[in-house]
Amino acid sequence: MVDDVYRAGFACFVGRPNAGKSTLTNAIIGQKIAITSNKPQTTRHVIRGILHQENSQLVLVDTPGLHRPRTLLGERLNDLVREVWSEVDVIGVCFPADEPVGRGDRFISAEMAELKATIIAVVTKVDLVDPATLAKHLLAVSELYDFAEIVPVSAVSGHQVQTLVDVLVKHLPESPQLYPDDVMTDEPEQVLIAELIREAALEGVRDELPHSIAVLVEEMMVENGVTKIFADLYVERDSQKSIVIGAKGARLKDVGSQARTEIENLLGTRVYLDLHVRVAKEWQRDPRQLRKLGF
Ligand SMILES: Nc1nc2c(ncn2[C@@H]2O[C@H](COP(=O)(O)OP(=O)(O)OP(=O)(O)O)[C@@H](O)[C@H]2O)c(=O)[nH]1
Ligand SMILES: [Mg+2]
Repeated sequence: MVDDVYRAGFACFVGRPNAGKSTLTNAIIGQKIAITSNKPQTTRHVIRGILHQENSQLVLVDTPGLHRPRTLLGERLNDLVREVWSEVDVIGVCFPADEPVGRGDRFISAEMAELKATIIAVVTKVDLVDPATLAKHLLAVSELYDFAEIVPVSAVSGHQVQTLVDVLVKHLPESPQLYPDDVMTDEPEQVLIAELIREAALEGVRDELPHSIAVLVEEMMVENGVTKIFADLYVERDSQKSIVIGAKGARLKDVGSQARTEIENLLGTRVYLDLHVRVAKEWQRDPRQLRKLGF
């Protein structure tokens, strides 16, 4: 039977860091609204993407990976995630198919019991495993919690992405449209831009450095059709500053030009990017600096 009621509401993806939540969010929305990387704890904001279909509007909330916090920033991010849980209609708990179900997954699943939302399981990155491994994984996931549904997907190949959308929408309430037709995200432009710069800066850095990088857009103006952007890239120590800048500034230059291309795609204008590296000592543990950086 065709479901001819209009449904609109909120769904969120949760899961441990690196599970593929943001990549899946972008695949569903059809535009890059969340940055992604192979480093755990990439997402630091709650990002809303809106998918408009004929009979539905799905507001998809991408959240930071839930983890054992080691800094004040980590605690803030976990709090944010739990806040979102109480506000959404459907929660998709993400389990990467290429990693065994672990303690973090059990911990997150156990926390779902108290919530009013419909809880589904999403097995991500299925392109990385063979059918036998996937079958075993699906079984392990099904034993974790009484999920309303279990959907295997690949954001990279697109396999089952529409099926997942249909499942999420099915569990949304009947409701009038929540956002105007042409809105893809409610993230402010300056935040999206700062994130694209951070994504470029994450490329090729290792160990603790990815966590130490933060970006703030200080000023933006349009002059003769060129968007001029002045942004600060923060790290926590002088030694990190030299790494980010690189020999004769080569690394920073690469980061700048990669970010500029992405920002030009986003804005559809030419972009001039002025990027400064600054040290904010131990900002991840400092309430004042966290506030300044938007946390
Ligand atoms: N092969 C494959 N790789 C994927 C897929 N989805 C995500 N990845 C990769 O997995 C890594 C993590 O993806 P993200 O989307 O940043 O993961 P996340 O869950 O948002 O991570 P946090 O924001 O740190 O919690 C990236 O290197 C992605 O390219 C997929 O369907 N297939
Ligand atoms: Mg993410």
